Amino acid sequence: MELWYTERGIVPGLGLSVQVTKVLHEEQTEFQHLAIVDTKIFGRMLWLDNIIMTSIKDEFVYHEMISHVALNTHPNPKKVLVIGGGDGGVIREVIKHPSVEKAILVEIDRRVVETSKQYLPEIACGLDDPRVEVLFEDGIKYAQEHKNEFDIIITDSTDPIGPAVGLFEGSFYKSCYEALKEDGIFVAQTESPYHDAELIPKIQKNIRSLYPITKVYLAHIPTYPGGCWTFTMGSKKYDPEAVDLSNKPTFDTRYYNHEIHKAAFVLPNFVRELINK
Ligand code: AAT
Repeated sequence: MELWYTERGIVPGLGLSVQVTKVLHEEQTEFQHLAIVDTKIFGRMLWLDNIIMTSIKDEFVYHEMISHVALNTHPNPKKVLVIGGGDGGVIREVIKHPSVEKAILVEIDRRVVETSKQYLPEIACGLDDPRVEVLFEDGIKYAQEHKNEFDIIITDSTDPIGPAVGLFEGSFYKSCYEALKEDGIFVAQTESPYHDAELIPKIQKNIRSLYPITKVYLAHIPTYPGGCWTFTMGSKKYDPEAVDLSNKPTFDTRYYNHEIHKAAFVLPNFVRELINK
């Protein structure tokens, strides 16, 4: 008997199926349904509320692209806040930057961190680094309570349902703006340009109303619906397309490089139209 998991519902009318070879863990946490499964083509995966969060095969694309573009745009990022991202993938990339002195992860669901450490050590491996502090609380509240503190804020959130709804709202973006220092950079995962044509322009308007430099960039992620994914950046001072990358590190990245850093901002016409709506 073959076992298939299908992500469905987040994009009405679309299903994304993978063959599961083993269910390693399943539970209902305080916040969501959590599953860790081995799959035939994407390796081990983390699912939350029946939606794909990450897979061993393609996680590098998302985690590198949400982290290094902002960290290499800022001349000296020391203090970084990651909201969501309990699997640890963003933290793993952030602490590759030697300038980073402190990285704070604010994840609402303790079980995401605990199960990722147990079943996804390749992704969670940075979480025990001495520069990293892991807090279990709502990122919306945390952002509200901090002012003028961070060089970079990265929102690695679930889709805008359940506890993540507020992470896509204007009041949260304003809190992040205020939590950043005067030359800080904000970046968030902002869903699919094919399937979220209403959400992306709204996010764009919110970010543009706050930051002098607002940009969208793309990466391709086979396990997310549509395969093409947007990230939205708001920057108080530094332009990610104008930055001189010649002295910036690329580490052992598998997707990110200096050419991709610049090329990711080149948008197809339909995405340009979307963000200028
Ligand atoms: N690294 C890719 C994985 C994720 S998971 C996003 C995390 O955000 C989840 O662990 C979830 O518990 C956490 N989260 C949701 N809401 C909040 C909140 N209000 N405060 C703090 N953490 C929160 C991203 C996958 C993207 C999927 C795209 N389809």
